Amino acid sequence: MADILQEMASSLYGGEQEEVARMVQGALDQGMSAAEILSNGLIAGMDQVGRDFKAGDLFVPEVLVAARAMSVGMDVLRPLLATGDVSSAGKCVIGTVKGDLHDIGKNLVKMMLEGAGFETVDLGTDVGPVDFVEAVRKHQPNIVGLSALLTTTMVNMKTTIEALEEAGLREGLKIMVGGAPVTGAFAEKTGADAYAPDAATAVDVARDLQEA
Ligand code: B1M
Repeated sequence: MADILQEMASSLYGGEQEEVARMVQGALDQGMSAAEILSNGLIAGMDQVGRDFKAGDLFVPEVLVAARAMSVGMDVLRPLLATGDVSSAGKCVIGTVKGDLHDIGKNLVKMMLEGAGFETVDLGTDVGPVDFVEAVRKHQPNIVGLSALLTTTMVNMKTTIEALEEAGLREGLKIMVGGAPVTGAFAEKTGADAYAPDAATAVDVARDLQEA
């Protein structure tokens, strides 16, 4: 039984979309639960991708290809996940802050979070503080993720966090920031709870925030 999950993880790592979809269906047909397939097949494969990306053994294109295979596998599982067979690892509203149109890194973070079982709500790019406030009211996430790639827009992380505070939404909400110009020291000044330098670390940080 476990063999198919190992093969699934390794096909996902290689970005083999059709193989992953076929194996997910095969595992379901064998009677495995969606939770087992998600945790021990898809997420296990994506965790390995994250570890190797962090170690510098994989690069952005390979991670994107693996994330797409994850997404194809998730498509097969989604109807079962929606019925409540699997509980989400947490919910994250994510976006690139106001004035900033860069979204490749943010998308990668989003895909890695999804790969780790998080539910995500992607607000896209150039997202103003008011839009984050509205999204938090509407979607009630545990985590808000802010991305910025420009030194001129990273300051909007602070204004977004202030807007969440002013709206009375900050309590119990964890905020993670990241993006090329962002540092741990800058993150502290914004009032964020955590900083992640890359997409793989973002998953570890999100898991830690969930447990905090
Ligand atoms: Co722009 N750009 N760009 N650009 N661009 C940079 C960022 C720049 C460093 C290039 C340079 O000058 N060397 C520079 C910023 C300089 C600065 O601020 N100090 C720059 C500039 C100046 C600009 C414009 C102003 C150029 C102009 O028009 N004169 C303009 C601004 C537009 C705007 O946003 N308002 C602009 C436009 C663009 C394009 C539209 C052409 C395009 C974006 C396309 C897109 O994203 N859809 C673009 C690109 C592609 C880049 C570079 C080349 C690549 C960025 C990227 O995607 N990296 C970039 C130079 C560079 O970085 N080499 C550059 C790959 C990506 C995977 O990495 O986004 O860092 P990154 O994400 C990482 C981590 O940072 C982290 O995890 C990711 C994966 O490991 N991370 C998070 C990111 N978000 C996170 C959130 C988290 C946690 C971790 O928690 C929530």
